[in-house]
Amino acid sequence: SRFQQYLSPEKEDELRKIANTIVSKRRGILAADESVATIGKRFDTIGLTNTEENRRKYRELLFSTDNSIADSISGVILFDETFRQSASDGTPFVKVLQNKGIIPGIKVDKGVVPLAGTLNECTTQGLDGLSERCAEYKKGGCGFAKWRCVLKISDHTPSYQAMIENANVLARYASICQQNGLVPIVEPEVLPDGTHDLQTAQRVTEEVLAFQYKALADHHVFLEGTLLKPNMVTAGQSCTKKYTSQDIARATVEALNRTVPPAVAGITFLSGGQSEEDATLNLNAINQYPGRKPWPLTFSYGRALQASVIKAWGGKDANIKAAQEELLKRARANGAAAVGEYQGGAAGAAGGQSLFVANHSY
Ligand code: 5MM
Repeated sequence: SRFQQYLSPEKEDELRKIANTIVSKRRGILAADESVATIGKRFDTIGLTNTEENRRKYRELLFSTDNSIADSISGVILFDETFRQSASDGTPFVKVLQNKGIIPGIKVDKGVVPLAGTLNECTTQGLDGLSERCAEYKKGGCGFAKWRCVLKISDHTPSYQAMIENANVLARYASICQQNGLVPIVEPEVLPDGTHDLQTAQRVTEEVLAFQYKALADHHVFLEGTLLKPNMVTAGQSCTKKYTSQDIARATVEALNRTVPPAVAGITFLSGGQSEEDATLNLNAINQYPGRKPWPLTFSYGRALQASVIKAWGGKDANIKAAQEELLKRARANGAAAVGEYQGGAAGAAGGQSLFVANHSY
């Protein structure tokens, strides 16, 4: 038949199980996959030099947080360097996470690059040798992968060219991951830069996701074994009109309902430069929104889980415990928001502070 079975039923079951575990009740993802340059920018804020040992120490701080962290964190996304590092007692980080009941994941893209022929738009590279790398990560204990693409809102973007290219490269990545037993997190991020209103952000997000699910269908990707990591639908960073969490929730759930098949295992939002507290309140409002929601809606936050942690740590050993407390606090707050039960008031050292980074496309 021309309708091939692209994955064995056993492989499909394995992918489905991993994906469902990641989005199981009250749990979400810690995105700790900052590349060397990006973590350097975070360290700059506390005046810490960006050495391999400091990166290792910081990741050890995160991963050696009390075991109860696993009540709220189901998966951690690693950068390749971190995947190969160990805690100071010699235990590989992958093992440290597994021992806690947390699934290690891995960023497999090789970064955002300019897309020639567009007005300053981008694509993401890293397909060469991807299958071999995925096989190594799977063997080394990873259960899922992440690849991030970025799309920009302006008067003339995102263009057809950028939407079709980014959707297709994410679909190719997803297909290669699944062949190697890794659940692909598909991340087509519509950046928050701009003066546009909420309605514009919603229309663009809907268009981008429509391109995305057409491409995943074209590549025969097994949707039950995938996760989507989208932006929440928020107005542009420089929009003068202000919106409530309820406005954001309605726009976000409407956009997802119109474009994401119910077969998809779950939605794990990025925080996109929102303050820690806003990212939690908006996730909570999304889960409280009374409309139809056929998938679990949870978090996969980088900045919104780590800003207070880095601030409390300040690069000093004496502050490690206090920093881990901040991580626990944020993780628990977001775990509650993932079931619409966040009561507010968990703001940490960086609670209300905007984490916006202009043109976050590195
Ligand atoms: C952790 O940040 C990731 C950054 O990766 P690069 O170093 O390659 O830029 C990023 O992909 C992140 O996982 C998502 O954007 C979500 O992070 P935020 O901070 O938006 O929640």
